[in-house]
Amino acid sequence: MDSRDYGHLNRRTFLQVAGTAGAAAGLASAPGGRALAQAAEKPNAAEIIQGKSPEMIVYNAKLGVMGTPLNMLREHRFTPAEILYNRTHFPVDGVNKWVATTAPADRETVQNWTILVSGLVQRPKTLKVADLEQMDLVKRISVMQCAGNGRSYYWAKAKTPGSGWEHGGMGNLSWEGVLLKPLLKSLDLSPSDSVKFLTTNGKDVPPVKGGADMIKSVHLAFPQLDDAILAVRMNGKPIPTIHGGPVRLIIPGYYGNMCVKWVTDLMLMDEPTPSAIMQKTYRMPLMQVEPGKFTTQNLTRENSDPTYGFRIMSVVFAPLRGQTVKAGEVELKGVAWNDGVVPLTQVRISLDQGKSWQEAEVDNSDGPYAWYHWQKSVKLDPGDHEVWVCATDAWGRSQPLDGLTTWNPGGWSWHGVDRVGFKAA
Ligand SMILES: Nc1nc2c(c(=O)[nH]1)N[C@H]1C(S)=C(S)[C@@H](COP(=O)(O)O)O[C@H]1N2
Ligand SMILES: [Mo]
Repeated sequence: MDSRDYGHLNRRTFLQVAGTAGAAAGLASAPGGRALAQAAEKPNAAEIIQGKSPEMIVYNAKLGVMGTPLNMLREHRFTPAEILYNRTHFPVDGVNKWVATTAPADRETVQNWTILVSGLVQRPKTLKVADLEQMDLVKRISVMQCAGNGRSYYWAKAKTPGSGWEHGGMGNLSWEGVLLKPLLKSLDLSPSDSVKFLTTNGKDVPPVKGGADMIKSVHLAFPQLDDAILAVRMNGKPIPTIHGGPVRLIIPGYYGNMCVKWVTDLMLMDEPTPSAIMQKTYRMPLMQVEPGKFTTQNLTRENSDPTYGFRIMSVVFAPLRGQTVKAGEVELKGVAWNDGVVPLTQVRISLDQGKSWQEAEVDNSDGPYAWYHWQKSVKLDPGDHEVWVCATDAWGRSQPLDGLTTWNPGGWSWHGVDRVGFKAA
């Protein structure tokens, strides 16, 4: 297999290996036995967030960060709440414990939930979620994806902080809510001419007083903002609490960190928030940078962009990495997506490490921001194989053959050509 294949152990494989080693050597006396025992005692996802599948890959039990195994992700057109990845920035116990469930908010919570709309406006207003629910709801089908999705593949070059996501930090969701821009207009806020940014805050709070809050700003001129909604429903039901219920900002085609959950404040501003989460983390340098020489501390507003729209991407769903399939006719399958501004035009696959490419069939997607499913039937001899997949859109944007060229100290926005090694027998 190509040494550049980015596959590596997932948590379950690790636990199996750890379990075997521990049992054979006797956990306490085994070298590294303590670490292995701790790994084996990690709570499963269902114990951390009520209603999650215990099969989820847990990256951080305290923060409830978990990803979806690809074999489960590929089973659904819309990713169900039980297996949708989760990312929260603060511990899901203590003050924020109320978020740790897939159940929707109860009636009382919904009745009492208000959003303050303020900033550089003459007339700040208060919105009630209960009123939003009665307004005209529009549907937006969009990929939800952490900007850290695929981060672990960068680690082939150099380790970065953050969870070691493979491709399970994403899902395809149907959201319903009230269109943001017309809503803001209808409130008659009388905003200042200098307003350029929308700053959104959620109800979750840092566990230590004065800690960096999860507060985000987005420039209102980006095309996806015309499709942004204050969402109250996910996959046809009230939004599960852990995923932002009762009300969440959904900017379709935008990385998850811009889609603030549990919205309490919308502020119309002339500048983005100075919060660290906006100015230091979740930013991509605009040039190629060397590990060690360039760190997140070197990121400035001038030399980097916030992680806003998705970079064009494709993923192989079948075969799975390391799987053995029957030789002969093999159906290669997967998904592709971009930031939704222009359509995807082509998905190509290669079975010879990029020397030659074949066009895959691409299905119509459920709208500009949703996954496009692709497939390609190929004849394969017994032996080791590797499939590469690469998507292109109408602006000619495509994926780097070597995703490591966009290595960055935050490990953000991986969008390299997916390379999946498997066996035919
Ligand atoms: N209020 C709030 N909103 C948030 C976050 C958070 O910690 N607090 N995390 C963000 C990040 S980084 C991501 S990737 C998505 C994750 O959404 P999900 O957990 O519903 O999949 O929520 C975003 N919105
Ligand atoms: Mo994220």
